[in-house]
Amino acid sequence: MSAELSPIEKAKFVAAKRASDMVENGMKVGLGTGSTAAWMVRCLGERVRQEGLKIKGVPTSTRTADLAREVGIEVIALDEAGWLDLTIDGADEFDAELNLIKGGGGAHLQEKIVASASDRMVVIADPAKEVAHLGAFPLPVEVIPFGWKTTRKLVEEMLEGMDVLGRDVTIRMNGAMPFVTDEGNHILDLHLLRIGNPRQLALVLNQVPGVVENGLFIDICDTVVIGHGDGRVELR
Ligand code: ABF
Repeated sequence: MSAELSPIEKAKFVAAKRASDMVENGMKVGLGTGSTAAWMVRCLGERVRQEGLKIKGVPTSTRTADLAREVGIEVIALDEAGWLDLTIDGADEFDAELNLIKGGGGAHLQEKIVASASDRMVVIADPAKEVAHLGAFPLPVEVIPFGWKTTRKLVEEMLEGMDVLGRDVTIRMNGAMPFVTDEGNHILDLHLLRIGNPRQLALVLNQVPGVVENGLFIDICDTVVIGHGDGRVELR
């Protein structure tokens, strides 16, 4: 499966493969979204087909649900699963405390709900995702469509009092229209450059009316599996 991959795809693949080997028979598994998570779903599908691994997968997006079914993983809804043994997902950034920025793919709302309903969350990443301080990657914030421009203004005002370096807030677009998430919402991208206190920011952002969920994952991730282009894998 890993033949002829570019170094970056190889890095994603080996991280995904290592994490998918943590899945055991009978587990209920949260299935993340993004290109790294897609490798993990394919690896799990291979184990289902080749080893007869029996798992139930809870996808975090329609994209992942489609892929999981395609590769032969039984898909169930989170409310049917109740609680999950393990969630494996990608990230846009992680720091030394294993705090994350997620949502570059627009799925962080479902991803946060699924990861929070799991005994363990394992993040799979390439080395470029590791940062000393979160914030170079724009922080996604899901907002309801009603009054989103007002919500943006409220978020901008709130940022005045926060320990961040940048304060630009943009609406994510899909062509000429605002991007629409699986939940029918929009996404504001916060260009903060450096987040001094991610824990505080995560709490305060969710107090703004119109905000559904932000992409900061604090104290949710248990392990990061970092894949390298030469095939090495590190665990944090
Ligand atoms: C999801 O996919 C997101 O939360 C994150 O934004 C993104 C990472 O994608 P990739 O693995 O393609 O870099 O996990």
